[in-house]
Amino acid sequence: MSPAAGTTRYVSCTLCEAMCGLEATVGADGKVQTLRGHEGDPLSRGHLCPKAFALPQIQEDPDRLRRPLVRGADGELHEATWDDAVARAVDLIAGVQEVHGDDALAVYLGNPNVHSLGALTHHPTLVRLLRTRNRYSATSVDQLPHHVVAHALYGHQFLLPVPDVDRTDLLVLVGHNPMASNGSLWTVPDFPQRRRELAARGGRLVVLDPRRTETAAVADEHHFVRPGTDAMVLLALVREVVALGPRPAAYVDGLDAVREAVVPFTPELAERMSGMSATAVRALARALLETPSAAVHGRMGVSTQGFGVVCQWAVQTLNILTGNLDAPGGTMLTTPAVDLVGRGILGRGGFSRRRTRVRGLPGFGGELPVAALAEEMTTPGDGQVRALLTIAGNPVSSTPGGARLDAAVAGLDAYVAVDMYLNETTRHADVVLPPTGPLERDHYDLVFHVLAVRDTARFTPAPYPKDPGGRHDWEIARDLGLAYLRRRRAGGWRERVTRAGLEVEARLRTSPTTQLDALLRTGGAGLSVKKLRDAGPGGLELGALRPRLPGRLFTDDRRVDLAVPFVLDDLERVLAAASRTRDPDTLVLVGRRHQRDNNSWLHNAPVLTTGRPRHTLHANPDDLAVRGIRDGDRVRLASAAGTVEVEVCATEDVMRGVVSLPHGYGHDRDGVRLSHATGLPGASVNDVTDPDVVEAVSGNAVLNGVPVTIEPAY
Ligand SMILES: Nc1nc2c(c(=O)[nH]1)N[C@H]1C(S)=C(S)[C@@H](COP(=O)(O)OP(=O)(O)OC[C@H]3O[C@@H](n4cnc5c(=O)[nH]c(N)nc54)[C@H](O)[C@@H]3O)O[C@H]1N2
Ligand SMILES: Nc1nc2c(c(=O)[nH]1)N[C@H]1C(S)=C(S)[C@@H](COP(=O)(O)OP(=O)(O)OC[C@H]3O[C@@H](n4cnc5c(=O)[nH]c(N)nc54)[C@H](O)[C@@H]3O)O[C@H]1N2
Ligand code: SF4
Ligand SMILES: [Mo]
Repeated sequence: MSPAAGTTRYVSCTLCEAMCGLEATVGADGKVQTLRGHEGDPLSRGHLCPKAFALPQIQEDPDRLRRPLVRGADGELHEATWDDAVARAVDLIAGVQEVHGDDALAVYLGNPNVHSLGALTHHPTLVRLLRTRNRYSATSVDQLPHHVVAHALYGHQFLLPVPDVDRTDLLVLVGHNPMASNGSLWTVPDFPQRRRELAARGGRLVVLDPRRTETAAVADEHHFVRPGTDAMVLLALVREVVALGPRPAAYVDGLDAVREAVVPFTPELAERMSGMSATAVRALARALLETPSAAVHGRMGVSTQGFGVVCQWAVQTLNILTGNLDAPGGTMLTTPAVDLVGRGILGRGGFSRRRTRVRGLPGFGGELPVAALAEEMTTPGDGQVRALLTIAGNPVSSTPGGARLDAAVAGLDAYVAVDMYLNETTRHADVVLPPTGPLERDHYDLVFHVLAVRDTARFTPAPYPKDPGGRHDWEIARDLGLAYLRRRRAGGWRERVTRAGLEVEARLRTSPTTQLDALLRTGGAGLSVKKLRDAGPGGLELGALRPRLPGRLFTDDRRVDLAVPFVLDDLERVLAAASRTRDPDTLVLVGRRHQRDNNSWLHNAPVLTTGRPRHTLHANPDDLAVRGIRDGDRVRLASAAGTVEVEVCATEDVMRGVVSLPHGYGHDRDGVRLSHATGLPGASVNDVTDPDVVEAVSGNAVLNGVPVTIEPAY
């Protein structure tokens, strides 16, 4: 059918960080007829990826929950009214807290929260109201080391420079695969085209990854790096840059301490540990200094691994010492229309004195590492977690030690989930509160405008009317929050929170769009929701990234001190790892993402689940041959933490000694296939990743570089 047959609606895709602007035509039956990238969008320029087609699927999905579910006396979930379900949810949560203390409730905020305006305006308010220190989120299975390093160097956890991809001459990606993931902590829609433009202006792309990824395949140079050894490579690069003649800005301190600290990290050591040749390390260091502009970006592969903090520090230090931080074509900070950082709406972050009760893992930015969640539930004593609230999350599938967490969640006194699907975690809930879908709500991207390769501001009104019987995430937060306040006040909470409570009530009652409007109006640029609407579906183009330093620094002295004590201390651990010999029988496990997977959900979307199975274990043919395993065999993949059975796929695209399994699968738990996953079952890699091994500085999960063995499964 031609696009002219329907009415045109504009959509901001919320399924990944690329924030693409889409154009849909909708027929008389209300269904999307065509969907394409909006050519006029100043940021995404017409791009879209296959995942976008899941958006209309979510809208119409018969599997999607549209009314609340409450567990009855029969042990089963039954539909209930919103009033009854909210009342039951608050009864359960507050009931546990009143008996066992506020910390007996744990909250997990999952990934889609950062992609939803209403979640961002309302969930922090709700969570603060619940007054528990047991706050967890996807941050500690993802980018926590980035925040730790940004706070230490720049004074604010969200001062995260992004590669200025449209002007750079040399882009170095470490443990990052934007050809499949579309970029991360770097909103870079249409990476494939931007990569072509880089080539057309004579620029180069270098990739360091233990797999020959989709991005490595289009790179000028790809170096296999043994998982978990990047720290040695990055520190060797720092060492070489320091020796060749560093060019830090005038506001940078600590060079002498860095020079001394990196002495042991020679390119030869890097080669021995990582497999990347010393010659290549030296050449890359020289190129970083001598190319007119260069940007190094490291993501999941160098964040969710044993030396995540050292790696992220070394990445920043390389950009700083080569004079590329804050320079066009280097790594730059944004100037967003809603400046969450500058206006203090997002906290500066920092380590807190609060640690996890059982293992003593550090708290950062008001949250605790999620790798500790299961033990906090199962270890008796004061402060034991007995109730759970998850919002847009599936920690049983998404966090290490999934099987252990699965059992722990099943044993809780109370569990409330805000989610539109039953997943491996929410299936255990006593109450499920399902929000409206992504096409039923207004959108402005509060988070990813802060991380984008151009400054733009796009507001998209809800492309579809809201389901009249449905509630938005923010309305669920409002209703839970108000009912919770009533209940706790009735229980004698009054004297502690009356004044704060009134403010909280007002905030909970104010819609996200109204809150956004206030943020825009008070932002100094004279913007408003109306002005953004009037600007058209692509929003406002505010231009290329501009230098912001040192004015943007949040450090007390407005300077950057490279000599971060906890980083320099941790170099001992890197050296110790370099002195251990490797057991030739042990393989190391890494993850991967596919263009048509989206973390742990949407495995019921037909547009995303056709084709060859994607959840196979990729392994190098030589590693299989020595074990008598053939392509297509089923194997037992085992770590210190657990075992799964998977099918292997032999491929030269992973280096020897490495196997790779994507996360977000394993939908056949207890033989039950859930509504969000009618397509591909697979096994959950997080039944193998080990919650007992975390990154030493931050407590971030180690999802890459997990020692494993494989053997035939017959
Ligand atoms: N081994 C391994 N594990 C990993 C990773 C890895 O690379 N390897 N990656 C990690 C990373 S980076 C992340 S971010 C996490 C993600 O893991 P989670 O934080 O668990 O997030 P998702 O898997 O995206 O789960 C999303 C859930 O939110 C629901 N949902 C979707 N949209 C909305 C909404 O608007 N409102 C509400 N209330 N619910 C919604 C979906 O139905 C789904 O059930 O996984 C991590 N886990
Ligand atoms: N299609 C799709 N896109 C997504 C998502 C999705 O699920 N599907 N999820 C979104 C989310 S939440 C995030 S956080 C981003 C993540 O985006 P990416 O950072 O691109 O994520 P990954 O592909 O998991 O990991 C990057 C690479 O790290 C490599 N790696 C593993 N261990 C090491 C190591 O020790 N050293 C080095 N150098 N490399 C290593 C892996 O081989 C992999 O190629 O993607 C987002 N975009
Ligand atoms: S790259 Fe794909 S999933 Fe990401 S925002 Fe664009 S269309 Fe959506
Ligand atoms: Mo993520």
